[in-house]
Amino acid sequence: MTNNEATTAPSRRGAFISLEGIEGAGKSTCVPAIEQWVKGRAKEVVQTREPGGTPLAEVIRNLVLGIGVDDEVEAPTSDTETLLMFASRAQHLDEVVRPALDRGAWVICDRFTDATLAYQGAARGLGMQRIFELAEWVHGNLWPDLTLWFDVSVETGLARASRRGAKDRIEQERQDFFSKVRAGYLELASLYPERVKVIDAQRSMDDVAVQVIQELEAYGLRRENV
Ligand code: Z5A
Repeated sequence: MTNNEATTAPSRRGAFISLEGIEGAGKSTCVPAIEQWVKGRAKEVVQTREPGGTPLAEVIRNLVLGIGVDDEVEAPTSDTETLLMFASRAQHLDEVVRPALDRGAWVICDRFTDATLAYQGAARGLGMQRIFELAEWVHGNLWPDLTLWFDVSVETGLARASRRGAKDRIEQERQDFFSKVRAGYLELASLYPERVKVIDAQRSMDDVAVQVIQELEAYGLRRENV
């Protein structure tokens, strides 16, 4: 299996932090706290997301999530869905992520390739190896330096998400789909414990924020010592 621990010396470029989790895990809720912590340490912070993050990648996002797409247009197959995620990612990496890291910025990215591994690789059944092959093509050894996986039970995640309005195409999947997504993330956390840190997102928002900051502090120390 591909080694997806970051290999570029972090001190020579900015930091790449990704946020992951099933629907309703609480990633977006924590972004302001993360941004505030990073702002105290970095000369520039770039907050972005996938799929999306550039005008073209946002168009691809809408296409793959079925937002603003006519009802008579068929849903993408699993392969098409996967390739659209990577098409969005390729654009986002070239236009936003790599230039930002080269400038020394810290990039906070709401989802990255771990989401493709969990959603398309594990839950859609394409298999992790296929996703690693595409990842190798699109971003080689550029992986996040730190990934915060907001782990929450499927029941809790879906209950939280249901408080919001209309659901996109992937959000409409059934409970067993999200159980497979969560199992995929669990596998990634056990494969890459140095990079993927598990946040107990079942707890209160305040407790979650405390653990997130602890992980950021620990990452900051590791980075200083490289
Ligand atoms: N996707 C994919 O399939 N393959 C890929 O490669 C990529 C993505 C990159 C879009 O992602 C979809 O694309 C996503 C995966 C797929 N589909 N799904 N599912 P997105 O990031 O735009 O959508 P999302 O991840 O589903 O966002 P989300 O549901 O908003 O999740 P969240 O950001 O983790 O949740 P939140 O908005 O912070 O919180 C949800 C609610 O819970 C909100 O009302 C909060 O106030 C509340 N909340 C948050 N934390 C707590 C705590 N601790 N206690 C109580 N209530 C809380």
